[in-house]
Amino acid sequence: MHRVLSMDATLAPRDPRAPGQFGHPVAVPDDKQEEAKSRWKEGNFNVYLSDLIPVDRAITDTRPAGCSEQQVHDDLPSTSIIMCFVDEVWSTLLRSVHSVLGRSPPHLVQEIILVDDFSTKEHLKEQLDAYMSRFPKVKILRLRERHGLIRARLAGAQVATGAVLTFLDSHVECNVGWLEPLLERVRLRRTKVACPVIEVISDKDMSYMTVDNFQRGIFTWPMNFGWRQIPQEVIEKNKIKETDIIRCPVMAGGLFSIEKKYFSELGMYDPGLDVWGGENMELSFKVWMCGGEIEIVPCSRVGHIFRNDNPYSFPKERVRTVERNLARVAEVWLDEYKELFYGHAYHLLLSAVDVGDLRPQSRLREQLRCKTFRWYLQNVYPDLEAPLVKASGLLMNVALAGCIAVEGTTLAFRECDVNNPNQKFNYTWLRLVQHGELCLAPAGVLGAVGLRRCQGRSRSLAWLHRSLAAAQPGLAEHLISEQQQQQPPGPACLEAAPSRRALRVKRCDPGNPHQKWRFGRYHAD
Ligand code: UD2
Ligand code: MN
Repeated sequence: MHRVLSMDATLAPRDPRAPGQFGHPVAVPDDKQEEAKSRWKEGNFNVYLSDLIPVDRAITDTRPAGCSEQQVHDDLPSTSIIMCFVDEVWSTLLRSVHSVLGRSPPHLVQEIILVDDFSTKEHLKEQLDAYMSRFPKVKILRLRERHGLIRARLAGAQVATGAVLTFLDSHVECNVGWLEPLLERVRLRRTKVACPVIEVISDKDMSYMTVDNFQRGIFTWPMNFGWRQIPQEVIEKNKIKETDIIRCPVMAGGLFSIEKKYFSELGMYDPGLDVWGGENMELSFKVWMCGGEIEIVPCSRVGHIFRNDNPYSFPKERVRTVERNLARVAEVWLDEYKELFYGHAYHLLLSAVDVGDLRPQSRLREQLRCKTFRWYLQNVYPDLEAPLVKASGLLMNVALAGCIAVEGTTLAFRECDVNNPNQKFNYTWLRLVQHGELCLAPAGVLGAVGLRRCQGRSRSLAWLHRSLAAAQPGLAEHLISEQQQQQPPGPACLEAAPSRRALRVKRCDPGNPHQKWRFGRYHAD
């Protein structure tokens, strides 16, 4: 083994006074404000400043203490670096490549594959070929049509010859000693997927900024990626050190090393995912559920320009593309938990978004004998709140303190009895009031209510309650039918008739306690 190499080469002696040197912030001179402003759109960051900064600038070594003394194996696998880009800014693309060449042990870099995802900008054609021709390791793969990030990465992986694939965005700066710790993890176990800490290159002043330690990649419903700090008491209790590996429920997506053969065994990315977004969820679930691990390696650090908006156009609208991808991931990987996804993105359920053919992915999941999403939640991401239903138990009327009961296939209103299974209902994420296969629903005539076979995508079976009903003043405790009402017009609510104790839907009335209902237990708001 040897101590991790801290190389930081430049082609020429560094000019310490160059703008942005050492990762310092740069200010736009007064007389250049207009120009800087007009060029922002080229990349949705300060392109003017980026062009002033040397392509091989130094940045501060932000690794936690102890990283530079760590030992790594002498026989680390070599890696292909795959960087996809579409219409990337010249100076940031070059800085990305230079940071790899200058701060990676050459024998570990098999090649750098730049995948041009059908860019339209002139500088990314012959000018780029000419510039890169001096670096024998840099290969440029030109796609003949727009593949989108996901399929562009697959195209890069296809031609890669290294034992490991390392994916990077095209506006990054790899920091000192970034590569060996990643490869060390993969060498330790081939099913480890290693991610660097992603630091921040400011979109405004191009300074290189470190980030808080102990961050995990997580998601919240409906599958929004985010960072979450490990709580201080957990750090103390487990004596977690700054240099310790952090296991992550999900990866950010852009920067990671994965063994090539393992990636291919996993079916790489689902090729049915379009353009951009959600592929990080797909790969993360797949890795964890099919025997691997996602890790953040604190001693590996890479800066990335985070931007407010994508600087390139989407073949289809961005939001729709991402949502469709996420729905596809939910359908393949989430099992019964996909109701939580749709419950938090209800419009997707209603629009019945076309996710394409899922069979190849389901088959893959079977072949790999992957574990269930329930297993993933219990073992990888136990702190995610994921109750399978929003509420459950008795469904009690506030005014009469009586409960709804299922008797055969009909409904009755009875004395509440917690031991009677026929009085148990679930209020589901799909907004159904459900007892087994049967769902509470307006029966269509004269405000009657009955039971129908549940069907998650049917709005006529759905009821709004609590947080969902809160938009309508005074109706939070009501059960508002989502069925389109003919008679009477306006929202209709479930009501237990005071006299005959019958159930019906009537025009919603905030003050009427016969329209207020309470489930035995609420699991989510
Ligand atoms: C994050 C990830 C990114 C990717 C993305 C989608 C990080 C730092 N970034 O958003 O890698 O996982 O989430 O889920 O984790 N590109 C193409 N073709 C396209 C679109 C993009 O080649 O059609 C390139 C683009 O030039 C860039 C990379 O793909 O180099 C990622 O795109 P981004 O930088 O717009 O994504 P980002 O960082 O907002
Ligand atoms: Mn990016």
